[in-house]
Amino acid sequence: MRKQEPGEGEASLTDPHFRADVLTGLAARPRAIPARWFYDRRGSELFEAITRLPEYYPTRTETALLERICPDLDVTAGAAVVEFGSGSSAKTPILLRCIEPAAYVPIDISGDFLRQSARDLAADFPGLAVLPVEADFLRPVPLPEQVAGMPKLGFFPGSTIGNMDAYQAVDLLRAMRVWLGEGAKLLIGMDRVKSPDILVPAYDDAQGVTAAFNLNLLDRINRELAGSIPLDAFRHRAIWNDEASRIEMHLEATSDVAFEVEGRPFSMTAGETIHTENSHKYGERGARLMLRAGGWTPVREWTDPQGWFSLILAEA
Ligand code: AVJ
Repeated sequence: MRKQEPGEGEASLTDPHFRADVLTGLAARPRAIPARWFYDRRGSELFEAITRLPEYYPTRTETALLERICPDLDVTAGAAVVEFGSGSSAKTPILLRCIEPAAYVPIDISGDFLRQSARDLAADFPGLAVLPVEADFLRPVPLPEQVAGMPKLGFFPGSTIGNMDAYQAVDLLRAMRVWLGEGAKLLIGMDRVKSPDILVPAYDDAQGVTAAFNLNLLDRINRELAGSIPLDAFRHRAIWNDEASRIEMHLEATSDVAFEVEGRPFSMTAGETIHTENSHKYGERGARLMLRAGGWTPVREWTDPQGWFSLILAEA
């Protein structure tokens, strides 16, 4: 049976995990919905727009860094590059050009977006086996048979790991180690701790693109879970939590508000929030410690001249 694409046909199928996370998250105190649900088609497009914002430094900093250090990555010929959460694959061509792997396995939760970027990539790299896998990379994924005997390079750019709490991040790193196998390498991007004067605008831009990205989650709930949430009763908030070393995104009720989701009633008073994302920022030692806890030995590390973002190469 073929899975229905988002935006295809009249109504999209309700993802039972999305439903459970939203209903549980809205009933919890504090209210919180996992950040991975941002990425429906519209959310993926908005995130793409975020990466081009003047205030959002991570993407352009990491891209320039990858260009610079890619020749230093000595990966065996005939390798398979396995990319986790490759919504856009914007950095991927840089890596593929210098590694020249035999296969590329992009893993992403947003199926149609994934297939579109996989097609574009396959056209640009004619000799390369592009083998997309639609999955939530937090749950175990069997890799395509074709890559079984190949040396593996895991690629986890964008500081996506920053969305996770330390224990979840360690679980994910351990899962990656199991999937990629003994002797595999991992190239991971991690955003560094820096001044809140840089961090906060990166998550609360002047054009309001990040606000639209955050609010799209409510729109998605209304569309996919028969919600009646009034979007104009919420506003985007980005906060630096120094204690936890993270940017937090919230949706704050601007007035008392009552709504339904899947027939269940919810209410919030003005000023209450739904916590929608954590984006952890790492110090040098913390980053390495987390990798080791996840079963990976850091072997090299690179950073941009300002020390804003780091790429770490680790070995299983
Ligand atoms: C895709 C998780 C790396 O945390 O910077 C960007 C997501 N959220 N702006 C990040 C995001 C708001 C992004 N990651």
